[in-house]
Amino acid sequence: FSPERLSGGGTGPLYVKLRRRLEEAVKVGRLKHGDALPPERDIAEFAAVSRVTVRKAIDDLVAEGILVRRHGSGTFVAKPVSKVEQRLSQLTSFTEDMARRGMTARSEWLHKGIHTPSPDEMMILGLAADTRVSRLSRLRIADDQPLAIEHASVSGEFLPDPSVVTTSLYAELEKRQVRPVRAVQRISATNMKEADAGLLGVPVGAAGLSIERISYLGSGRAVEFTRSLYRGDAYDFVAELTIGA
Ligand code: 16G
Repeated sequence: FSPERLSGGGTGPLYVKLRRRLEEAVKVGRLKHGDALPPERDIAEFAAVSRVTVRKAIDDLVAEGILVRRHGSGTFVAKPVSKVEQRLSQLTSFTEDMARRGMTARSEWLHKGIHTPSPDEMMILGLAADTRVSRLSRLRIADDQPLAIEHASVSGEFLPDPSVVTTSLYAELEKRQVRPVRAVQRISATNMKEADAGLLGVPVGAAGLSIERISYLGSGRAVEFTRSLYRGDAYDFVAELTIGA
């Protein structure tokens, strides 16, 4: 993609013209979904405008969700996301959910470590102050599409070494015969803050679903306390309702 020189003709600020030019390039497929945008200085040179003008045009398109900035790797044309429909009545893992849809789940690790529990973790997981908790934070990706950010805390008793988890947390617990049989989940609406939006490739302020899950063993012991942030445009949660007795 190399925009031609922006002529002085027509009305309106230069950055608006450049923005329209870029939008048009995406619409007609000259810039394809997932393509990297050329560096700002090249666009400025081709279009014969200043870098400030280029930055403004790109900022607008990022805010609209047409382009996404990825820290350290540049600006890309956003991919349209395919929606995931998730049943709310089943206690399943992300890896299982995606496999069932024929998608490949993958994680980008943000943190993995063993810690002394925070007051919240002590209360929720029923831990004493001198115990340990494993914390696992990751970006959850399905078929190269980032869908959620997850921060899981697991009692150290059930997962003493978080580094063993490379793909599925639930599969790793299962290997240790730790089987959550019940979970309580809370879903609330939120708007994405800058850091999270950057990781998920959505504009700042985009709709998100904040989900907390506490899962329990048959004995009633809490195993996992997970806080996640799902892309609002990528998830539909579906529940079956039955009439009360
Ligand atoms: C799901 C769960 C999360 C659990 C994870 C395990 C929700 C909202 N959250 O993402 O609590 O830790 O699955 O997935 O559904 P894994 O076994 O693939 O690591």
